[in-house]
Amino acid sequence: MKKTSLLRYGAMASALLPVVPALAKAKKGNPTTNRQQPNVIIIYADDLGYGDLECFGATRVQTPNVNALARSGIRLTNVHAIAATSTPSRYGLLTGEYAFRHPGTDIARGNAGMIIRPEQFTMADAFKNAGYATAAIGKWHLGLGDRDGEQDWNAQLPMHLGDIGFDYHYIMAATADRTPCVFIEQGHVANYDASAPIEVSYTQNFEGEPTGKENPELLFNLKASHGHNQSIVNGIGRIGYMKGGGRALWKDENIADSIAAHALGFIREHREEPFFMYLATNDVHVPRFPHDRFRGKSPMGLRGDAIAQFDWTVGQVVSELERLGLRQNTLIILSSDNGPVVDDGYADRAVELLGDHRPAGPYRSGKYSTFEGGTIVPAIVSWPKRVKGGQESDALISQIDWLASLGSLVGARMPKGSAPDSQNRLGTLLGEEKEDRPYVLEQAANHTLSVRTREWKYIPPSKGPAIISGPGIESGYSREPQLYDMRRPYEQENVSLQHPDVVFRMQAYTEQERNKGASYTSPISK
Ligand code: NG6
Ligand code: CA
Repeated sequence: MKKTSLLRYGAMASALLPVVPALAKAKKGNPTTNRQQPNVIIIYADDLGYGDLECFGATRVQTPNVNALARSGIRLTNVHAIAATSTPSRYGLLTGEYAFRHPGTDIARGNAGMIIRPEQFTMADAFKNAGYATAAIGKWHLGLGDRDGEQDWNAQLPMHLGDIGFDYHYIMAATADRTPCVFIEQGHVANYDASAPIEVSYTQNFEGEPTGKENPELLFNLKASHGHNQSIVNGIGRIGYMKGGGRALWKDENIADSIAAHALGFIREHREEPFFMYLATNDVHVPRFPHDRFRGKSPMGLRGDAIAQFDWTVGQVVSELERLGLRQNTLIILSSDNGPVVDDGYADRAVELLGDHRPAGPYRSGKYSTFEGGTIVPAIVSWPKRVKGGQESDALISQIDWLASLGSLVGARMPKGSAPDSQNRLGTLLGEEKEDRPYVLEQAANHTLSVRTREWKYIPPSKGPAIISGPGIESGYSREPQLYDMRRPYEQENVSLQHPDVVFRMQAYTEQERNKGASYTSPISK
């Protein structure tokens, strides 16, 4: 790990010569100037839909802390995640490169090797180069270690987030429904229990270990509705097999507490210097198993209670910043990695208890889908020192632009070829401009690349079932080209035949992006 880090920063230093003196100065301290740089926190929810927050129209769940955050800043109503599932979405967010350019960015297994490689420039690098302390806390889902399936979970991982710009990490390798069910801190299993060595496999079970499939009687906390029938941890069936872990194994009901505690710890530790924190909550991904304190907070059962728990996490962060006198100059961006899903594989009664709650708000479908519900997400920007409260903006924005925008905010120098798809749209992000991105790209689970402008949504033809079995979600996949007039949010009437000119223009956008891919060499393919 050391070696990689040294090489990495060695290489980076030469690519970034003009910035090095400034960085050195910042490190040695010029606390006054330096401290004026805002702290930046991205609170990134998992599978939280456009309609899941009270301040975005939800009535069957209370989200007072998120509502207050929205009141203190801007509610952004036209923000798009890069993809309709987690790994490609997060890949794009953290590298500023569309996932479709980079093989191996589909939903990652818990034993995937690092998908973002040390040679790549990341959002964390941008902050680090500007003198920030950087951290990733919570859900990762972008691989760990240098090679797929070859991690030794009992030792220091040879490659981890320290190699891609994060000074500190406390993360779940993938998702709560995937093994290994342990937190990783600084490249090592947190709270490691030497008496219970960890083994992980995505191909076969370990002898004598129970599985959800063979031992359903052991699923005392949650049963599966589909999938999730491999190893059992904490009475919940998972995807993937694992053995061992002992006291390092998480208890699902404590995950939000652990994540919040580490986030607050990082804030406290870095109160004297600018910091960047990528705080990726486990909520509201499955298995939804919030702490007892949140049980019954919503009539929607575990999914609603997980939203309440997410809201609590937001409240914890905001009050800690206030307590430390850091709130005014901290930019908080809250959003989600993809659209919502109700039944994502556990019998948590989410469908049954949904009532008239519309997780994707007025938009059609949800997670995985080509329809808007797959990628349009709630978003809030709050920075009391610079951004006036009580605003709303419906400017079209993609999360792909956050890297270049935040990089420009903190004066990071972006090495040539880095973040190739990220545009500096800081003004729009901060509500100072209302300029739309000309178009945004949205990647569905089957890799369909839809194009969205303010007025239109184009979904190219693709193969696949009309309904994604399991979640029962409308995929939007069709062998016909689809064009929707987005002045009516619910994509209902395909008007592609009436507007061939628009279809042509939208196709040209994707074509242009794909061609750009052909001439651009991703650092990884060197
Ligand atoms: C699916 C899982 C789903 C969820 C998703 C990834 C099954 C049946 N479904 O394969 O539960 O884990 O992957 O979600 O296993 S994401 O938000 O992390 O992309
Ligand atoms: Ca997700």
